Amino acid sequence: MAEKAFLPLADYCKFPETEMKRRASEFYAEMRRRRTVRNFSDQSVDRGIIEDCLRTAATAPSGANQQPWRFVVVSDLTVKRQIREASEKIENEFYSKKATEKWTDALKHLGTVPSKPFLEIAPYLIVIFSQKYSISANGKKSKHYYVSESVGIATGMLITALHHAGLAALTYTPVNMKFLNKILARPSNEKPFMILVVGYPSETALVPVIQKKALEDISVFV
Ligand code: IYR
Repeated sequence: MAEKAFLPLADYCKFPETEMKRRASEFYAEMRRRRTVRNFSDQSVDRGIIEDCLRTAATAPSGANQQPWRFVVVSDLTVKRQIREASEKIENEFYSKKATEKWTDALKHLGTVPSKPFLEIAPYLIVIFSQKYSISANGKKSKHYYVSESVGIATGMLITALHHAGLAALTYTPVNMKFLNKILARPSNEKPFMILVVGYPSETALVPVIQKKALEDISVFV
């Protein structure tokens, strides 16, 4: 366990209230432009941009600061093809057998289908793994706390950073993702959390007509 040590909160910035209001509303305006995209361009993306977005994700808070995440950045076409092939096998089964009628009904407005060309076309697949426990050099396991909360927060920050940088992303989760450990040679303490498909949208990208819930419907002030 690390020793207890504290420093003054030197990096905190307190803004005047007018500036805070402007910052909050400008950030909202930027974030409400974000859309999940399923039509990607094959245009390459500078690796440094992805690296900085990952650094942003890694600033996320986590249970006991255990940072129980691993981001596997896939750009190799052969590996992307393997992921596409394994995913489509699962999706074919999902759409033809596994999914309940309620589930496919809930998805209808998105127009999703078992074919997933974006897994091959997009320049990056960021495969996010959560670590339920760590394994030290001598093989000792130590449990991580609040793993899904922590990895969910880091993933949200990654999506925000990618959007802020000018990239599009898709949160993609086939119902069974165990194949990702095999393809990406990840150890057994790492569980696939999500595939984040990242790149530029294609010039002809279409997005479904959807609404976000109003503030009154998502919040209660007590
Ligand atoms: N994994 C499938 C189905 C799917 C499920 C949900 I929940 C979505 O928000 C979108 C799709 C697919 O990607 O087609």
